[in-house]
Amino acid sequence: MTTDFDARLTAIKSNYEQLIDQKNKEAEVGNGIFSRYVYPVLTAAHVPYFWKYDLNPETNPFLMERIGINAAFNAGAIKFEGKYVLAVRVEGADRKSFFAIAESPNGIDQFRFWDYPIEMPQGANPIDTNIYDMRLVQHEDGWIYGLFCTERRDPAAKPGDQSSAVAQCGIARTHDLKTWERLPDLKTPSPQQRNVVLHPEFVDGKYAFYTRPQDSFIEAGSGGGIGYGISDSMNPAIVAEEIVVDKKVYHTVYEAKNGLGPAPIKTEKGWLHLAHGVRNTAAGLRYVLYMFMTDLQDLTKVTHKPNGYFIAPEGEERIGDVSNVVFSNGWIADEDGKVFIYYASSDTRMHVATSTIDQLVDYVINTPEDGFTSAATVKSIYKQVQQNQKFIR
Ligand code: M1P
Repeated sequence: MTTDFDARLTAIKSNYEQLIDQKNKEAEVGNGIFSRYVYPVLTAAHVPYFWKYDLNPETNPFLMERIGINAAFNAGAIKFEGKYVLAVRVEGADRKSFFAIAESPNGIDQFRFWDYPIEMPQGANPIDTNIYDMRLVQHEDGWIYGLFCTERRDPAAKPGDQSSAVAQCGIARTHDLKTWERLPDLKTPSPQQRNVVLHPEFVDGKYAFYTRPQDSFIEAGSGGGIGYGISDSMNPAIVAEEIVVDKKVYHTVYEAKNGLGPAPIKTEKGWLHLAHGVRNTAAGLRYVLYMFMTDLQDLTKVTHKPNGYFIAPEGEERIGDVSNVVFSNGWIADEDGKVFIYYASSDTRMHVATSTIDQLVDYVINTPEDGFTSAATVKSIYKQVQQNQKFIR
């Protein structure tokens, strides 16, 4: 006889497999720069049912969820053993984030989590309360590094203040994405760090980092901007000086704060960068993605920067736990020039957008720069319409 337990378990398993097997499809008519896809690539529902349910009818006769999962977002990305692999920020119902690997054969659908999440070792520092937003980098020294935010309660928090935290850059390395060696946290002159990224190549034999100096947990304050600094080693990694490469700018999409996304991609024309920019609105903070290019020799020199955003939240992307947010810390460039851009929406789910190196380089080099005034925007539209006269009628 089929019991309620059996029937529920069959339904849970079949819904899960259907979700994982769901084919994705390109959304119609993109903007020529990248293509969006109809379905998110990962959501909380993609997390294996056997993480959530005790499947033993004797200890869980009602087949209740014992461990709730709230969201799957802000994933690092890497091509690993021929698979498209994401190091996903999974957030439990208990508000704690951790990392779990999900892989896909094609980069756009069928992402399946490995059986266990990553057991990240603690470092010598105070234990992590929360860890999130891993950037995965295959460095030319042979290691795969994971740089992430480690958050701990601010020791200076006043009694009753249960929110203030100190964010720093945690570092771990691996060869197989399963066993991780924890290294000391990155040391920088900044009191808080988030959005730290390792450059994939040595620079004059040293390790290069992109940082995000900031004064407090939420506000970039007098700091901010995407910083750059070098360290003699990874163990320990110490950046003595941060040079701001891409700063916050008045009345732009990165006026309140910004931060680098994934590690840059090397092209013949320069290093392609994807970053997030934040501005304040009456509805709260709005996070968008933008791009820029730096010089192949001088990593601190921005050579091209299109105006405004590259990807902004659209449709269902606009709504979630932290609405009006897109955030990216992972992309994969294939040998054939195709680029898979993994971005999260509203701190809730993961999406993919695809493009090519050629398209992204064209976008970065040929999109008008920000003129910083309404008049400059109108001027660039005028110029384009005038040049288009012979094509429009
Ligand atoms: O909630 C939006 C994002 O906020 C933070 O980004 P930043 O440090 O630039 O403000 C991060 O906590 C990120 O995880 C989150 O998506």
